[in-house]
Amino acid sequence: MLIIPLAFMACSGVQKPTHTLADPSASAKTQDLYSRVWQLARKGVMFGHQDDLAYGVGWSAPNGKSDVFAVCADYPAVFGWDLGHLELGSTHNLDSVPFIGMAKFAIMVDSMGGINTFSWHCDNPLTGGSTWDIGTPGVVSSILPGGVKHQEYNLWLDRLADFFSSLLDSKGDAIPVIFRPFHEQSGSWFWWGYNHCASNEFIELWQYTFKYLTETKRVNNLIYSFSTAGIPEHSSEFSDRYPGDEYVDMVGVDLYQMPEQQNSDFASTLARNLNIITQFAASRGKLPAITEIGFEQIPYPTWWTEVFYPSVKDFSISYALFWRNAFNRPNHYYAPYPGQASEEDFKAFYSLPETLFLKDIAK
Ligand code: BMA
Repeated sequence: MLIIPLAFMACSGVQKPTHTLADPSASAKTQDLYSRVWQLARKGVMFGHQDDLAYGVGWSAPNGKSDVFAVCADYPAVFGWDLGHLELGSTHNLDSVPFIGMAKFAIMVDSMGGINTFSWHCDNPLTGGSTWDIGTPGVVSSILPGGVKHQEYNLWLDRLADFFSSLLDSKGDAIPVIFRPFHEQSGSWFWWGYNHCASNEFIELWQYTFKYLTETKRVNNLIYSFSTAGIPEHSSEFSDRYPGDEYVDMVGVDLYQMPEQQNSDFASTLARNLNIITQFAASRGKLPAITEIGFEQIPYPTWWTEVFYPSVKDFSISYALFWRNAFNRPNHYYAPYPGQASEEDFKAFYSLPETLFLKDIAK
């Protein structure tokens, strides 16, 4: 791990955070979590897993079950969730997770000392199609102020605000969570993607969303994460849609190993991406993360210690969120489960002092 500057400095005997959140009204608990994540990034990389408690390979509707726990007797440090379809008023998200259960899990994670991050695969507000419906131009402009779907977008944000505000700890304080909307904006597979809106429209959408949640709805328990898709070779540019330092707390990249991709190629691609992301984050005073990652089915038994870990170990990255272990989509999994080919290697990966799981951070 490279050493990054201290997250705290002494000032008249009082510990003051040097990294303040973009939301000027962020709650004390949210600021505390942000400072804590900065500190943890100096110790190692936190392991994260999407929908870890909600389902896994061959099971769903659990009782504290987890594929990761079944392998290493510890939970991830970071838990990913997705809000897709909350905007519609649905009871379940696009991957069949009930929102009531998701809220309970998130509160439980917080009480155990873990960290929650939320993405949002929201439907297409103009066509009513899915998040991947990219056939119709002008979707982003339709929800900005003056657009035909603007009021509907406000309703969507009202529903998100209600959900975030319902995440209360035992004292009645809203638990802080990482919010990662409009992810992979540099790709063009979502309606907010690169070829479907201009940079200024994307930035306006982000800033509008930030202001509506923080100011209009007074949702002040969010840490805002801006995440790009994998950065193409020969390009050091990923930031033309960066919404601005006043609107962002974390910057990250989503990167997957493709089925036909050699380990060595993925390892060098990951290291190149992390070099760009960590340098950009450092120049802005933001916290870097691997906001999504994985190799579907983890076909190489020693992938964890021989491919993933060597590629990240020299970077000060706060966390790496591995994607979901689907219960209803065969072979769609990114973390091991008992009997999976990489199980033993994952245990070795777990034992490395610089890989952080729940027990490591819940002190
Ligand atoms: C994708 C896949 C889909 C899922 C979506 C949102 O990468 O896992 O099956 O619906 O993420 O979670």
